[in-house]
Amino acid sequence: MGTDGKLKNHTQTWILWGMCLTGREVRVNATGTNGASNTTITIPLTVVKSGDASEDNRVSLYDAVYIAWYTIGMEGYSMTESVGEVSGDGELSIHDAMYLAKHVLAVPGFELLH
Ligand SMILES: [Ca+2]
Repeated sequence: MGTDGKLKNHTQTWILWGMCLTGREVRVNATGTNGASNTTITIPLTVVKSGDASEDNRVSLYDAVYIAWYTIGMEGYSMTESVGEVSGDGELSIHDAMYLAKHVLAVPGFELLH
């Protein structure tokens, strides 16, 4: 896996790229316009299936309920919002819980998890 990007600080532009080492972390190489380079930075990597709000590596009706509980602010339910935003409208809401439930139940028109 690779990724590229640019990061600016006060004095120069840094070119960033990363390489997945273990499946659990990405090592980042930051090279500045002055040629200075830093390869000592690693970033933890977590890969989660779209819709797997509970992060148990399965997408089920429980995840739809989990998203609903999270969106109403029920205590004890935390999640990465981009994982639960499955409808593709860019905003996590109860609509995503309903969309995911229809996906799990194989309702036509809900095949794709965004
Ligand atoms: Ca799950």
